[in-house]
Amino acid sequence: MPNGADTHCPYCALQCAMTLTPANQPGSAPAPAAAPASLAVPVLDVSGRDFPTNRGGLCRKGWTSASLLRHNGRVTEPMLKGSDGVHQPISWDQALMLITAAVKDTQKQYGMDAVGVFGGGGLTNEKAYLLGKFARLALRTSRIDYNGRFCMSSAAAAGNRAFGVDRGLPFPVQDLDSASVILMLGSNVAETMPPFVQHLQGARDAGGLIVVDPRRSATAAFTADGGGFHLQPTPGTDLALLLGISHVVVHEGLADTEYLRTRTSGYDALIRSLNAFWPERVQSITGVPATLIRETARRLAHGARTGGAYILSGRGVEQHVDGTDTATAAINLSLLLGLPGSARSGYGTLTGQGNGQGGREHGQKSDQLPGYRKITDPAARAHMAKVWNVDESLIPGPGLPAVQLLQSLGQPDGVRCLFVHGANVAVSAPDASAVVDGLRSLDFLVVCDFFMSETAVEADLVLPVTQWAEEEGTLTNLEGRVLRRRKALTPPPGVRSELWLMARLAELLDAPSTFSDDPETVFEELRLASAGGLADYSGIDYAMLDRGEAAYWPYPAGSQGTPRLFADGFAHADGRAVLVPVTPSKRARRSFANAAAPGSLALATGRLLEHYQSGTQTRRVAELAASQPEARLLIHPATAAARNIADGEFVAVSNERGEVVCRAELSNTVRTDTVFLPFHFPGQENANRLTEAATDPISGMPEFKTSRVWVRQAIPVALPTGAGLPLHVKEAS
Ligand SMILES: Nc1nc2c(c(=O)[nH]1)N[C@H]1C(S)=C(S)[C@@H](COP(=O)(O)OP(=O)(O)OC[C@H]3O[C@@H](n4cnc5c(=O)[nH]c(N)nc54)[C@H](O)[C@@H]3O)O[C@H]1N2
Ligand SMILES: Nc1nc2c(c(=O)[nH]1)N[C@H]1C(S)=C(S)[C@@H](COP(=O)(O)OP(=O)(O)OC[C@H]3O[C@@H](n4cnc5c(=O)[nH]c(N)nc54)[C@H](O)[C@@H]3O)O[C@H]1N2
Ligand code: SF4
Ligand SMILES: [Mo]
Repeated sequence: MPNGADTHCPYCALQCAMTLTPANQPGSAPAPAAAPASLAVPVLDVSGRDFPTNRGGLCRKGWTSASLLRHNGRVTEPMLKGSDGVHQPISWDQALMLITAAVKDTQKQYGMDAVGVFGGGGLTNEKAYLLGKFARLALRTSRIDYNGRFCMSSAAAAGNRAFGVDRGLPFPVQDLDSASVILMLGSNVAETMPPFVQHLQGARDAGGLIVVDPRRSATAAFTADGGGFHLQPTPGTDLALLLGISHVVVHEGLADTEYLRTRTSGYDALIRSLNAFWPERVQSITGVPATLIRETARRLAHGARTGGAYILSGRGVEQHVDGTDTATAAINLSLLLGLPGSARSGYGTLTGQGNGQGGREHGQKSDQLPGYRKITDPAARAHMAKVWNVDESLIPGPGLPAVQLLQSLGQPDGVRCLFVHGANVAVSAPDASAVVDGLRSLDFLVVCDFFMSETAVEADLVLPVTQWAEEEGTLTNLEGRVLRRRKALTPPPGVRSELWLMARLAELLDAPSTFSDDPETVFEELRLASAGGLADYSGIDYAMLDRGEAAYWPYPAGSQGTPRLFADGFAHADGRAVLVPVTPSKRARRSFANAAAPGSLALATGRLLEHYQSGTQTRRVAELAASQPEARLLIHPATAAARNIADGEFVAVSNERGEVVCRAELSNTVRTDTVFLPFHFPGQENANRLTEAATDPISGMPEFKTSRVWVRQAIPVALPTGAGLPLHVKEAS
């Protein structure tokens, strides 16, 4: 890598382009004068690179990402937990032997499905594809799912039923630049994808940026001065809000009737379903003034007719027990206005993880085979049996979605031996304390990671794997664009790639079919596997990606790829989009309006700019940890005063599942009935001690965004000395 490697950020789905150069080379930034003791000297410098998603910009996480490559907390040898609970290094040969024995013993005693796999949306396409194949053919289990179930599954389910296909943004991100109106539903890009904000600038300056968030997030604050506005609904009421906006569109004659007639089906049933959601009624459900509900509808319709209008959704509206229906309501609104597939307007969901898009296409989902094929579809099974050169009967059927998979750990007929690749479920899964109990009840837990994550700590065996800049591969960003991740650094000795691991284990387990450990060879197989599927990559190869060609799927061999979907039709057989009538379910209503809980508050959870997900990585970056060392509960001053809580004081946040202890931050950015916690911190600061493992009935997505909690003052008996350290508290008297 003499002149640096052109690659992309290890974190989110914006996949900002960056160049990695050896540190302290001529032209590179100087090393920090006093490198923190916990860090090795950075070996690579990061610079932003021009690319449509980021235009040279990076956020703080991107800038500091290379400091983890040689962090001294890195796991560099396989680590086996002894009977004393302490992990000790062992050789790779021993590790492979132990795993093989554990898999064989477990399956002999309890059946094939007693071995499970939990994957991640950060894995490259190659790793995600091979993991699905490894589970089905080497482990012969149906029990594979991944953390994308926590992230994208409701938006994906809604997209599939409305459009017949799920690609987060069905258009390139720069299309947003010229929009005059953008409705942002529960997405806080100003913190979760900072360089993305430049694509909102045009709409914001035109007075057309509208943000829906119960909290005055950084993105909501960005609407100010531009003439746009912030809608602040009661958490969990977005579905009603969207029905209200749709009601206005229909009743004020703002709908695009020609588009509805020629490009959609289901109009009559949809109209009937909207009848009961007139703006004043919706105001009483959501707290959003009827005038603003009408204004939102009118601005969107005006934008659709003139400068271009977009509706974008994020986790705030999707991570609910009615997330699929809420995303569907957003799609219905966009269809009423004629946005999807039109030249200057559209609808999209903002995919979250680095490979959140590609990771949901190639087979680590319990119901899925590569190319976004259904595992129950006989034609899909026959196709994959041919590519893998196995008998179709060898491919297991559908398994269990993530939450149910985790609930089955250690249970009779459940999973007893689990492989985790790229997820930290001990922190990030709903009802995390129950998940940790599940992990502890396993006969054998194998975790692949670069660090001792909270999940790795629970493992019998931790396997050290290569980090992003130490391996080749591809990712698919939030636009459905396939990108090359490049190797810039030799991994530390002792560290192995996950492709290598799967290939060796497949051999030891006598798997049928071949398992290559070479990324490009695996990608060539993925091309064949995806050919003819919805997410068809067959026309894409490493050479064209290395030349910087823009490759948007579907990209069948011989085509030019598809930057914009839906221009000529939707992916259903009749080419039409389906309007699916949806209304708030009793179950969802219960989750946000629990009237039988006096004194309780709605807990919303989400993200801070500085930390990524469960924080395994960013809590180890000195600069980021210094800036956000601990969880803080955002609470409205009036709500705090009623509980005698002062700014910076410790509070206990509790419900029937558990308790979080952290400092309070008084802020009028949250509603008086709502508190907000980030989920990046472990132990007593872990927000997921409070979330419920209730899931959306269609997508299996958990309810992360609204839980009922009680907040009270707490007095610490020992001060924390660092992020995530256990705090001991006693009750305030
Ligand atoms: N800094 C940072 N960036 C990230 C990540 C990270 O961990 N840290 N993770 C990446 C990933 S995987 C993802 S999925 C994306 C997520 O990106 P976002 O969707 O932007 O992130 P969140 O903070 O989870 O949620 C967005 C907003 O939803 C609001 N919200 C909560 N409840 C409700 C509700 O009931 N209705 C509405 N309308 N809004 C609600 C929250 O207040 C929050 O401001 O970010 C990606 N980028
Ligand atoms: N309360 C609450 N909980 C949430 C959310 C929320 O908004 N609120 N959001 C949910 C969402 S959207 C998501 S996406 C999940 C994410 O939550 P997690 O699945 O826990 O995500 P990460 O923290 O990114 O965990 C990835 C782990 O894998 C490691 N890792 C990174 N890359 C690789 C790799 O290539 N291979 C291997 N083997 N390991 C790797 C990292 O070091 C880290 O330990 O959290 C969910 N949990
Ligand atoms: S916005 Fe996302 S991809 Fe871009 S630098 Fe930040 S974390 Fe990386
Ligand atoms: Mo996510």
